[in-house]
Amino acid sequence: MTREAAAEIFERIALLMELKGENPFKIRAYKTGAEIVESHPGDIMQLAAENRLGGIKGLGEALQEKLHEMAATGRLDFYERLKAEFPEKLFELFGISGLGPKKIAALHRELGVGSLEDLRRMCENGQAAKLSGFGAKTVEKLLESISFHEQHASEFRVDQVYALARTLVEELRALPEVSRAEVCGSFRRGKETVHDLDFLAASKKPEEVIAAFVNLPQVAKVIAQGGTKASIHTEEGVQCDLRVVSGAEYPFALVYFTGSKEHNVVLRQRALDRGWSLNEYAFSLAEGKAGAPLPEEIHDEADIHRALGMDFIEPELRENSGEFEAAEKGRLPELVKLENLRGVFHNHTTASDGKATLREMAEAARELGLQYLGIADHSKSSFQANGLDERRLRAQMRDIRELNEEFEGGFRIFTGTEVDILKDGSLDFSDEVLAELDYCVASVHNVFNLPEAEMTKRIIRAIKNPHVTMLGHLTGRLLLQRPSYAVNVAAVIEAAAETGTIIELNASPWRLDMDWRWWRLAKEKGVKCSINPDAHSTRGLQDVIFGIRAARKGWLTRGDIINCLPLAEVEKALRRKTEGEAED
Ligand code: DGT
Ligand code: CA
Ligand code: CA
Ligand code: ZN
Repeated sequence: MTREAAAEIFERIALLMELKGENPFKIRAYKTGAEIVESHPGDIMQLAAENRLGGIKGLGEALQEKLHEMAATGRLDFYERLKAEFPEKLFELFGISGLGPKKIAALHRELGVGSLEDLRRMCENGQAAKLSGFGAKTVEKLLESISFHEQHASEFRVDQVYALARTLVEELRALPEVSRAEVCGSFRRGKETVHDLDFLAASKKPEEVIAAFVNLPQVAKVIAQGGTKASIHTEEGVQCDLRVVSGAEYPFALVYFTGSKEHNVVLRQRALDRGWSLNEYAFSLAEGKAGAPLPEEIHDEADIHRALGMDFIEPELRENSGEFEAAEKGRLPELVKLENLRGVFHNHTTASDGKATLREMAEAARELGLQYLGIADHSKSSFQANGLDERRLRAQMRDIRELNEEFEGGFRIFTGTEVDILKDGSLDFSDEVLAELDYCVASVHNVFNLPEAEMTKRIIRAIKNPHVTMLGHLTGRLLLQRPSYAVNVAAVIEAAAETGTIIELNASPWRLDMDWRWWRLAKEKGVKCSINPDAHSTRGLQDVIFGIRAARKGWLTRGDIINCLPLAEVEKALRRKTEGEAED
């Protein structure tokens, strides 16, 4: 069992116990347990398997035993029994924003609501509005939330399938009959959410590969099985398709199954223009067309692109949005890579709502090979996240200064804040306080329901402040859970360009905000990007990998990204805005 699955089970236990109205301390213990399992820096499942969880702070004996059982058996009897007391589809309700355990408990108890469908019915027939704590407005919001949810019902965030995709492809590659294998589809194209995972393998013995695939431990259910293809579902309900082809067909199949469909249509047309037809297996002479002789020696995708008169097009760019023209003219960007990152801004510590201390965060960043770490804990208006007031912020600045002296120039922590953008666009700290920091991220964390013009004005007012170095999670969306608030993104980009404000690419897989679709415009206007993990634990720092995927999908190069700059240069880039202002 993965740590994510184990943490999820602890979280679900906490939710079910809350529904049963159990002791809040016990509930708290499971919530904390879930956080510990998720953020523990070592291989906690390995420790659990070996029954060596003793030293981990905050993990009591009861939870240690449960974790041991999950690691050893892949299930938890206590959870199975608890779950059996409730309707199977009850968990659908927990994904609805605006619906906490208390409301779910009331709906379940009073109206027998046990699924999303039940909830919709009770909202529509007026029953839900009669419950205490529910009004017409709550119900209206719930209905909006339900329909958003239903629109995205069959999608997964990339972090939900990331480990699975990696593991399955490694397992395929490890089969002796398989020469090459890859994850294709939207996952390979770096999409922020996917419907399913598409695997491709090259082999001379497809039946054996298929047989091995459907017997992998992750397979919960076989949906379809044939001589060269199979579809399975995992325990979490992720569909995985596998196609097996010959080595000669592999490059063609890789192009085809990577997609996108829109990209493939144009690619096939380009082949037709040369008198060739292109499918998932080969080039062949198009019927009734006198064309050039068929290209030979196709060993990889780049050979196919070259045969069609283009440079190699990276998978992330295959959306039919200008990649063909650029590839033809040799003008494709050299996309940023994980190794290009030199540091990370926008990270939280235990001072606000993070799980790791300042020192632990710094050490983890150094371990990752980074040269600098930007701290940006919440500001005082974010009281639910234990935001810092001026006094605590200044104390943190002193702590950072002391730590930096220990590092003796080899590594640096930048002082910062994630300052709340208040309803009118003013900031939660005075200019005087902000001026003492190395940098400042400004974000919207409340009052999401403003009309578009007002929200846009609010954000633009904030970024006009010379002390705001960067704008945090521009649209506030939570993928598959909460849509963006109403905001004119193009106008914000324009204002960021005018004021020299950096825009964050929040790398949390829940956010990936600003969305990849906007980065080409931003780049064109000269706006710089910062790939910010928004880490709330040491493990959270590794979310940069999701930010890199999104940045690549947005055509960004290392030159567009401020935290690809080495330590010696990044400081100047952070000061650009205030110093530019002073010169004027
Ligand atoms: P999704 O919805 O997240 O699974 O997105 P994809 O792109 O992974 O879509 P999927 O799984 O339906 O198909 C994988 C790839 O296979 C797709 O990107 C392109 C290729 N493909 C599938 N069906 C067709 C088709 O009808 N026409 C073309 N040209 N390509 C297809
Ligand atoms: Ca797919
Ligand atoms: Ca598929
Ligand atoms: Zn934030």
